[in-house]
Amino acid sequence: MHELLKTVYDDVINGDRPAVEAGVRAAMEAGQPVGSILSEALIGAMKEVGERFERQDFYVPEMLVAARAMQAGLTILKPHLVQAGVPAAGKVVIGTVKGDLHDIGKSLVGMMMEGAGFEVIDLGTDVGPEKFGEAVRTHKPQLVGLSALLTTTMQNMKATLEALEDLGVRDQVKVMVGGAPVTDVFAKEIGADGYAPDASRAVTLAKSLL
Ligand code: B1M
Repeated sequence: MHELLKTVYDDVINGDRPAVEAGVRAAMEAGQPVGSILSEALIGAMKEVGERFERQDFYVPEMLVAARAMQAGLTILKPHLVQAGVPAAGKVVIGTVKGDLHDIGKSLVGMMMEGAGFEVIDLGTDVGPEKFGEAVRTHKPQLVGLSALLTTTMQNMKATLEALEDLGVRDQVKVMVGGAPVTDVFAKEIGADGYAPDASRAVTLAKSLL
């Protein structure tokens, strides 16, 4: 990994938000590709944070400050990930399901989809099934994207699909799912239209579903 990316990687792990912001800017100015800053430095560091949490070297507060530092870096990268002026490829309502506060992966998927020309309506985190249903009625998207990071909350993806059925809007949208514990098999089991393991494949999937 390039030295500048390694610095950002370490600063995310240490939760040093100002240093991450400065480091991302320095890496961009030095001509490091935006994709490498994102995948090697920012996403790579969050992976390490998760591993440390599993080993109990890190606890929730460390995980939280690291996430905030990463988000600050993402905010700087966003305009470069999202190319302006691309005609809307379709409309997507996206959110993290009920009970789940994990934000970063879902936001990244939203950003990449914006970059690919989708109009993205981000409902945020802890989004209940009914709220997804209402958003489909209000915004009339072609796609709904559900994100879950916890094995406990991924069950709420099924509840969301059921709510869309109950509200009579399920056949108006394609539903795609993703997040660390989610698999292709699970997506099929709950009757989703597709699963993507990461943000760039989420864009490919979204295009293929339309
Ligand atoms: Co949480 N957490 N967390 N956490 N956290 C995990 C998920 C965990 C795996 C950590 C671990 O044990 N190793 C574990 C879950 C275990 C399990 O369920 N099996 C866990 C836990 C246990 C918890 C708490 C319960 C901890 C506690 O309180 N005791 C708690 C739950 C709170 C809640 O949600 N109700 C909790 C809290 C938190 C923080 C608030 C501290 C913080 C989140 C801050 C925030 O998001 N604003 C946090 C963090 C940061 C993590 C880890 C370290 C990193 C998550 C992340 O941002 N990754 C995480 C460990 C890990 O995942 N390795 C962990 C980076 C991000 C880019 O990746 O989100 O996977 P990811 O998104 C990817 C893909 O999954 C995919 O594309 C993205 C980009 O490539 N993707 C989609 C995601 N959504 C998609 C949707 C799609 C398609 C693709 O289509 C629509």
